[in-house]
Amino acid sequence: MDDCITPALRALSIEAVTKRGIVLWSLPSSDAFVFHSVFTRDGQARPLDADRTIPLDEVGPGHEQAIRDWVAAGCHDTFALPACPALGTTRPVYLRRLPGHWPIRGTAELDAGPRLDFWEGGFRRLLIDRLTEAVRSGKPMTLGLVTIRSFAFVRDGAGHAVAQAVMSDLRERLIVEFGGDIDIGPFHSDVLAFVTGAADCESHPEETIRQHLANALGAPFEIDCMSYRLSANAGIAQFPEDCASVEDLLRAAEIALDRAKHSVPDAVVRCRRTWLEEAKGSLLLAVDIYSGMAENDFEPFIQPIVDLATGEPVAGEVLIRWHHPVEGVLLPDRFIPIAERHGLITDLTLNLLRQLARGIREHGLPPHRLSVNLSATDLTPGSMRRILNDMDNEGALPPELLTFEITETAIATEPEVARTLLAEVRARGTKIAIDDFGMGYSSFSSLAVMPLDYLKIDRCFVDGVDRYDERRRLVSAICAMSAAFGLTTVAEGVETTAVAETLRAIGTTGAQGYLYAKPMPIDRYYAWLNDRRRSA
Ligand code: G
Ligand code: G
Ligand code: MN
Repeated sequence: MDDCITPALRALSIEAVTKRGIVLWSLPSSDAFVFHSVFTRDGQARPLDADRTIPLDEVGPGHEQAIRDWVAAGCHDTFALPACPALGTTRPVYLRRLPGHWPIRGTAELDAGPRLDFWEGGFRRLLIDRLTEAVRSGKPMTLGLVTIRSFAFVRDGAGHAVAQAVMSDLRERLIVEFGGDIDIGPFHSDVLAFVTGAADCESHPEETIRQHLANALGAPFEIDCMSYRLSANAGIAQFPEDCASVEDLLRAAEIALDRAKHSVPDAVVRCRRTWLEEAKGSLLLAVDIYSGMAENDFEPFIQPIVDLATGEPVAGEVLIRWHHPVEGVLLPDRFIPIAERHGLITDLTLNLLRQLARGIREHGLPPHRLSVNLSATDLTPGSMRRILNDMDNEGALPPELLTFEITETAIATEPEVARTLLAEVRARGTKIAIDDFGMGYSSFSSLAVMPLDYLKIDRCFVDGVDRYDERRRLVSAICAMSAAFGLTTVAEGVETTAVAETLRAIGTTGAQGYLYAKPMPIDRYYAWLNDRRRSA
């Protein structure tokens, strides 16, 4: 996807995330902005306005001085540019200098500056130079990032000097392991970066590197009369196979390192081609979540929950849908994890509750409770305070109209905090249900002490409950246990009458699933309720 950007152009780039995608600009002189291309959602780089040059004084009042100041200060890593019609941005954007490129001042000027010590950032520049050179000459290579798993443990217990000595030792061991074919040095305080030729490990570089790493860590690190046995992880990316530019290689290796850290000790992960695109895609979605909330693009759908004994609807579950301006309707699985990762989930919960209140004002009060899904983050003191405060506002939903569905995992992290918060929620008249019961870290002790009303039995146990004896026994046991704690149960994902009949015989209280209805917009949900009432 770098194809339509020449290396020279790329070397001048500044990127910014905007509503249209990730835009590349450059500032070839301190007098003009050039608009180059935009990485659109389909991952393609497209020229934008044919490299339109915009003189700085046309960018807008106030902007010109801001940009000149930024340039004069040597272009810090990021720079917030206010919304600017000439550049096609309707909101402030953050410009980001691509690491390793100093287009404005020129390298000569930089080299004249103070030389940084190797362990204090100097190596990063050497690394970038080495990578840039290899990319320019088209020479295959592997970029790797290595971290010690218990680095923080050593640093906190023995101090920075010892931790740095460990990194320094590891560096020397790896130079030996690689037989000298390696440039290696500090990248972050706990990460070493290396560049090595790709020739001898082309097909499975991760296996070769894993072996070198295991050898290097085979002996303990002896520092200040202490002996440390340590393990490490590495993330790698290959040029030209995995990525075509310095910036992409660095990002790819970081992504791979992050995955490796969440894997087993000594794991080495190589970046897959799709990961960079995915990372870019989720960043764009995260940015879009903000504007989506402002533009009311999130809509609450409702799916009925019926009483298994009578077949009557007794509640509804609110399931969020996103009318994305480009991608169409998105389901929560696509964006809830992203909203969680970017700290946007409580904003989204508040937005959903407000949309729901608005829908209900428009269409009238529902005949029964509606349950709203909360994320683990919503169940922390700060977030729950925001949610409860919002519910005190004029026009908010009455708390006794709601149930909150939370997962076992959300409770398990800090059970005591969760218990206090749930008790407060419940005292206001809102009910509490455990969602996806049986799929998280189930703690039976929490069932006894948490203020709860019902459990929702996960779809994977419900599906086939009429055909598989072990599922039937499992669901029976969950229902019996719930009853013992005074809780009722709702089965999720009921698709056939045979399943519903089995559940009824077992003693499950309620059911939800396509057998009754799919999630629907509020007006259709009310119409569905009316139709049933009329035909009854
Ligand atoms: O409809 P379905 O694809 O709608 O929902 C998938 C998952 O997304 C479910 O597990 C549900 O709990 C979750 N989910 C749906 N809506 C919301 C919401 O508003 N907030 C949170 N946190 N999760 C939701
Ligand atoms: O929050 P929770 O995981 O309970 O969300 C319910 C999820 O299950 C939503 O994604 C909803 O669209 C989906 N769903 C609801 N009923 C059925 C069903 O009968 N079958 C299947 N496969 N999915 C269902
Ligand atoms: Mn749910």
